[in-house]
Amino acid sequence: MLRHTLSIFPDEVKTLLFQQILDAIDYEPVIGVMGKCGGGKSKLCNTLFKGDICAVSDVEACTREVQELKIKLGHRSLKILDIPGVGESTRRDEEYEMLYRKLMPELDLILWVIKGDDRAFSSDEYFYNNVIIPAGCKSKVLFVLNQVDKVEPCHEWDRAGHLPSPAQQCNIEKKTIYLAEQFNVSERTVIAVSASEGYNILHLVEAAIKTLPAKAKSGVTGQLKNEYVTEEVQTEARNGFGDVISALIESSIDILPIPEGVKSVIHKGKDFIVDSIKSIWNYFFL
Ligand SMILES: Nc1nc2c(ncn2[C@@H]2O[C@H](COP(=O)(O)OP(=O)(O)O)[C@@H](O)[C@H]2O)c(=O)[nH]1
Ligand SMILES: [Mg+2]
Repeated sequence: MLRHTLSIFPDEVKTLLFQQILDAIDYEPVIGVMGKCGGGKSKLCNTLFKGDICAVSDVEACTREVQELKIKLGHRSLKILDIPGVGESTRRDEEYEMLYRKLMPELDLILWVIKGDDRAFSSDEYFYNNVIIPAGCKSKVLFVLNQVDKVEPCHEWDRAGHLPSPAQQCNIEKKTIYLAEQFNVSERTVIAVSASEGYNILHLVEAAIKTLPAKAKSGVTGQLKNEYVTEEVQTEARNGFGDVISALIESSIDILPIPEGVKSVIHKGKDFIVDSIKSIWNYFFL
């Protein structure tokens, strides 16, 4: 199908583009899940993605090392770096600072998991200001205010409807605003969820797909549990993939030593090709 779509291109361009498009389809997104032990990083991953991939553990059994996890579906995969221990002790943080600095550029998205009933963010803030910001990764971060089912008055949580009570909702909003102020970010980058209750996860997914770079949106979408792959999520991912293909075609035009006449033919064919490939997006990613 793909070869056929590219058949209007001269052979030279076709071979190069075909391989580049296959590489774009196979791109392995990398998501960093950061935060203190017990925040619910593992639980969150299991809630978002198909299959149980992370061992959910009690605080005492927390891992101390960065764990690399792979989720595989068919021939595509997603890499998750479970990054524990952010802000747990100054000595440890110094030790990890260098490692984290090196890791940051690799990540397509950072989910920073903070417990809903946590009150001490100073070490998280230190990390955010001294590692994330200098690494130029501010735009990759979504703060996940997890375990909001435990926000006071926690006995009011609607277990049947998996929803906060109005009083809890009010406190969750206050927490969200407070966190946004502490980290000096927009309130839109703080998403209140309950991973174990499945509360507001779709909102997080939509924000995550929007935040991801175009090259990573589709690969992540393909690994999500079906209930989160809404039309809106698919459209965002499909359009992102279209942008990637469009850029590949543009650059192949620039790079190849071909006559101007051929270049203008490719330019004319570009939108058609991009639309054709987007129309078979489901076949590649879902
Ligand atoms: N009540 C509640 N408990 C949660 C939630 N998310 C995680 N947990 C629990 O918190 C504990 C730590 O979770 P885990 O995912 O292992 O945290 P991690 O150390 O950050 O990976 C486990 O007992 C989870 O079941 C949540 O949204 N609500
Ligand atoms: Mg864990």
